[in-house]
Amino acid sequence: MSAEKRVPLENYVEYPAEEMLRRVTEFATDLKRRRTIRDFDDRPVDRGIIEQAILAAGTAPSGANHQPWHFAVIEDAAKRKALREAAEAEERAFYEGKAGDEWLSALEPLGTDANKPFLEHAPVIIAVFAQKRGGVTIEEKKKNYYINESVGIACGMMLAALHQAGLATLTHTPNPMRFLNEICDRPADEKAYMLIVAGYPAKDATVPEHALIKKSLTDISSWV
Ligand code: IYR
Repeated sequence: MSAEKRVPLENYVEYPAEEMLRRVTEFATDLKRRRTIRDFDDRPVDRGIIEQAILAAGTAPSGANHQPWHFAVIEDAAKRKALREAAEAEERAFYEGKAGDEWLSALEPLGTDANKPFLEHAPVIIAVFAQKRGGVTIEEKKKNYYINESVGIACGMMLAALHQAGLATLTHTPNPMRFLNEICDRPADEKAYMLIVAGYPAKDATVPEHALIKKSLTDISSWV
């Protein structure tokens, strides 16, 4: 085992308290504009923007700093078609009964159904994989820890980064997602965790009113 080696903290910036409040309020206000959309324009997005969003996600904290994630950007038209077909087949089973009544009625205000045209036509599809084994370098195959927590944080940071860039997003979790390993050529010890769809909203894009309801500060927090 290599011994612990420490270096000085660099790049930390302390702001005066009022400036902190201004910055965090601005950030919260801007994040509040984020909407999940399902109607994407087919205009392409520069690869550099997506690469920076991936780098942002890759700064997430992770168990033992093993960074147990892989981001596969699915570009190929045939792969996109296969993805849509596999996901829609699973969604049809879900909407036709597998979900159960309680789940289906929770989804009613969103108006979702088994059709997922965006999987084929949105400009950016990122399949996020969680790695069971890895390490601080790509060669290592040690056990990973807190995989779901780590990859979940990375996905949140990616959504914030894409929003910051000015792109609209959608998180999609077809279940099960085994077919994604084959489409993305990922090994069996990786598990598809989430699809992140990104792009420009279609001109006539709408969002469900239901999605605008946000709980208040007192609803979601307590000081104990
Ligand atoms: N995966 C399905 C169903 C779905 C489930 C939840 I929970 C949502 O918040 C939205 C959709 C679909 O994508 O249609």
